[in-house]
Amino acid sequence: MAGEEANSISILHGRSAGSSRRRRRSPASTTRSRSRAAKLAGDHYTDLVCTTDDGISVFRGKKGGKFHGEETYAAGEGPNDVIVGRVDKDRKPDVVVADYSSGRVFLLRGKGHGKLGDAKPYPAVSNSAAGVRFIDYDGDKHRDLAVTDSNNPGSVSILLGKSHGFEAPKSFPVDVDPYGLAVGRFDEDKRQDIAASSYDPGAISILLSK
Ligand SMILES: [Ca+2]
Ligand SMILES: [Ca+2]
Ligand SMILES: [Ca+2]
Repeated sequence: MAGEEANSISILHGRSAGSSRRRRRSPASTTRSRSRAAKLAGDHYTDLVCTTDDGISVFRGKKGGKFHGEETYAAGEGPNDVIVGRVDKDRKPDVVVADYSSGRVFLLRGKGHGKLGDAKPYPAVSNSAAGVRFIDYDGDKHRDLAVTDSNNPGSVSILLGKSHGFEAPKSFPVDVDPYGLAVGRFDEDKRQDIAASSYDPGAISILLSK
């Protein structure tokens, strides 16, 4: 769980009895709005990737539901979302950050053993990049990015993935203030589509791939 007020990571341990939990905290020092569980290090343990005030933190998992110390990476001026996945063919998971403050996305390529390279910025996709998800928008098997521009009027930007990284964004208008994103196949073709949810007026916009 990412706690904005407590500036901490709280781990709720599931137990076999089902209902009871133990709670532990790891040391932390920053605001965290999003966290993702993912296997970055290539071992048996699930790791945590969290946004910070100016980038991300990685907590590599270890035995017993514990974590190694925090490793921080700079990425933007106010990250709002983070995703983990393979954007290239090297089998090392990579990290993409949506930076709300600059409206850019940042790619941090995996270097193995849970380590990441420096954040590579991509051109501004919007004024305020609120959410980011992987999608294969054009069906070419390369992972693309869908990014919400949380403004009025708002848009969803698509950055097509290629072997070298991502191409320049293309923007598609959607309802006011899109924030969250979901990716799925909403019509009868085999291409992935996008649902963008809004704070105001509470609408959901569907963007079908073509
Ligand atoms: Ca990679
Ligand atoms: Ca693609
Ligand atoms: Ca579709």
